[in-house]
Amino acid sequence: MNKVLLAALSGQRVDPVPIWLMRQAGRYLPEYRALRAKAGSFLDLCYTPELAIEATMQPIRRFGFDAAILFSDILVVPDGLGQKVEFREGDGPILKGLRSGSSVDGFSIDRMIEHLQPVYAAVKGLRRELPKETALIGFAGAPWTVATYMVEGRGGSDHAETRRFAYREPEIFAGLISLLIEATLAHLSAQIEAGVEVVQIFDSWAGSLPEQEFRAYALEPARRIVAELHRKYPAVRVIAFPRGAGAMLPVYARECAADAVSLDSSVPTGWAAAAIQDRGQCVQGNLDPAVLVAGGDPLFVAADRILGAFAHGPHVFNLGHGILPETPLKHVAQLIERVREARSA
Ligand code: 1CP
Repeated sequence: MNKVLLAALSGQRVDPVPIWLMRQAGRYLPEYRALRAKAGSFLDLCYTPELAIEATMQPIRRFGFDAAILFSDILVVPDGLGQKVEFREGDGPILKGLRSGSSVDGFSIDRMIEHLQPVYAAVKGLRRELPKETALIGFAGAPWTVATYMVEGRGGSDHAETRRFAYREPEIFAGLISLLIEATLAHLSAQIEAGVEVVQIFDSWAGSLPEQEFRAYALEPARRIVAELHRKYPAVRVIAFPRGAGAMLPVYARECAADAVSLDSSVPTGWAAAAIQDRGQCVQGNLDPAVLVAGGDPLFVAADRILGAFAHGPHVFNLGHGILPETPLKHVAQLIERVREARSA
């Protein structure tokens, strides 16, 4: 296998450790800001294959990461299903939130796949353009995380409205989660058929769920999505990112059975090495995005600690969450150099 990311995700210890960064395309890059200004709206950027290809390629050209992640967004799924999404400057995404008693009957997965054809066209173009050693990652939001935006109508941090909805109208909410499992599978399958080799499932808001709801709305949907992808596409590798899962992480890793688990920065590395990596499952992460902004000794110390903790098994170096827009380019270059120069024992 000549792509180091695929080797690590297949359970091999790879030296030097493969590296890519969540949200590596985006606002910290001056060339992205210029492209974004030219595109007009954020969704125009996502739905114009040449522009999405260019945004995906920018961090690869500048830094030579081991993987490219398709430039798109988790909210193209509700947008395609028929719940229109708008991105307002400075405000983040705005949707017309689902109200109590709303039905999901009007949403159509066929219409979504039709609407998202430009996304799949971008994947095809990327496979032609990427260097042969660079893996291509596709992605989707996990059902729970996408549901929080569909219910609240915007970004937020505690998702109380979505949890209230789930407690008060469990049947309607379960219907929404089922629809999102199917929509996620259809969207990831279409990306795979267009040429992505790896998919990441972002459950960015898994941390707002109590145990039983975590099992029902985060773990069980992930388990179903991973099982079906493995059945249909045995060569494709799946990374799951249950951000904030805390003490539920080992159960999640074992039961959802993704090829790799992406760890947020709060996860103790020694604990994750023992609970997840020692069982042969790859771990990804988990540098604090803020230390990459700070730079200097704290950055090198933190990166070395992570490399040391995960040196004995399969590991993909990454951040614990997306790169921050204020991150200096120089620090990104220094981090990559540090990871590539590290020699594990
Ligand atoms: O104005 C702009 O340029 C928009 C900023 C932006 C960007 C660059 C948004 C809006 N989305 C993206 C791209 C994006 N989003 C990628 C591209 C590939 C890459 O990683 O380089 C990916 C993987 C995402 C995934 C995404 N979108 C997540 C999951 C990962 C995470 O960070 O937790 C989430 C929660 C979103 C929703 C979203 N889209 C955009 C914003 C500002 C948000 C967050 C809204 C909130 O605060 O809740």
